[in-house]
This record gives sequence, structure tokens and C-alpha cells, in this order.
Amino acid sequence: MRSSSLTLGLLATLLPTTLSQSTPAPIVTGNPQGAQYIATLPNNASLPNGTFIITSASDGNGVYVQVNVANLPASGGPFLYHIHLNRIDSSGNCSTAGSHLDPYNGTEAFVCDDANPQMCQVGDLSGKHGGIANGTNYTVSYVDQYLSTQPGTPAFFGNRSIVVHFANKTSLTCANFTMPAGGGGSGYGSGNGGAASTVVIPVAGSSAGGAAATVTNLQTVTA
Ligand SMILES: [Cu+2]
Repeated sequence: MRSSSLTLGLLATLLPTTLSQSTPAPIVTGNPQGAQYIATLPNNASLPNGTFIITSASDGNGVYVQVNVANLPASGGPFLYHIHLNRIDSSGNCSTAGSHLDPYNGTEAFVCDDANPQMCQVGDLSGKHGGIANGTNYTVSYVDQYLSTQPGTPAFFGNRSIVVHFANKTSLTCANFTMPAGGGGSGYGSGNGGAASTVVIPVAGSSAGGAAATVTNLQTVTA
């Protein structure tokens, strides 16, 4: 009997440590129908160009990702691409994107294994779905279950950026996500201009996002 209360005390002291470690990303449900964000790479003859289009999955569980990139270098791949936390500022410098979208503390050191995508950084799209081989054009589409199109939730990416890197992680090019003009039909006020540093939150019917946000706050304390 005495030892059981001792054990409880030990567990209590260990718990905070456990929480600071990487936790599996939950599958996102309830993404609003038709919500879509596009990152269009800048036009530069010496850099890759193209688009990353991410739309709510038709069943609301995660998103549908469409990658269409051209003019890729002949060497230096496989190229990586991630969703980064910050928007690229007016300088256009990809370093202003900051770190990766990683609300559940997948670490940089952790090797993202596509067999266990829930353990990868949420923003590590090439880690979960494959990098881009050397060459001129790359087109792929897939469902990612861990991204959210619901503003205010931990895995929301619509106010963030995408960065394409060489295999050695040097940045190649980058772009901010914006809402396509007239897309979605949810009453977004702004077009796809550059000034949108904040995203107007459309009031969708579902309120499913609230609980998950609380969990993230807990985890970021002990990163
Ligand atoms: Cu990156």
C-alpha cells in the first residue's frame, strides 16, 4: 500500500517530462467544405516556379494537396518542401519563414518516417509524402490527414508559408499561402494580394477546433 502512493508520486513528477516530448498529431476532422489556400512561387527564370494548392478533403478529414512545380534544378535534390510558421516578408527572403509548422513538437532530429506520418512535423510535407527528384517538372497530389483549413486550430496553415529546399535544406524558393480570389464562398473579404498578414476568420458551422487548441498550448510551454 505504501509503495503504491510512492509510485503515484513518481508518476506525477515524470509526467511533465513526457508531455514535452513529441506527441502524435491527431487526424484533423471537420475541415470546412471548399476552403482552399494557394501558395504561388515567385516567377524567377533561375528558380522553380509553380503552385501548391491545398483544399479541405471532401469528407472534411484533412486536406487534399496538389503540387505542381516546374523548372527544378537538375541536381541538388531530392528537394524538400515544408510549411513554415511565418509569412515571408516583403523582402522575399525565405529565411523570414522561420521554423516549421510543428504544433505537436516533432523534433528536427526525429527522422520523419512516412509509415508513421502522425509522428512527423505537421508541416513536413515532403517527409510524409516524398521529396521532389532532380528534374524539370513535378506534379503530385495526395491527402494529408494532419493539416487544418479551420483558422485558429493548431494545424491551420492558411496564414503561413511554404519553402522549397535543396536536399541539404538550403532554401530554394518560397511563397505565402493566400486564398484564391472568389474561392470557397465563405465570405472572405480580401483577394490574393500580398498585404494579408492576417487571415479573416470565416465563421463556419463547426466548432470542433476548440478542444485541440487547448492541448497545443500545453505542449508549447515545454518545447
Ligand atoms: Cu523547410
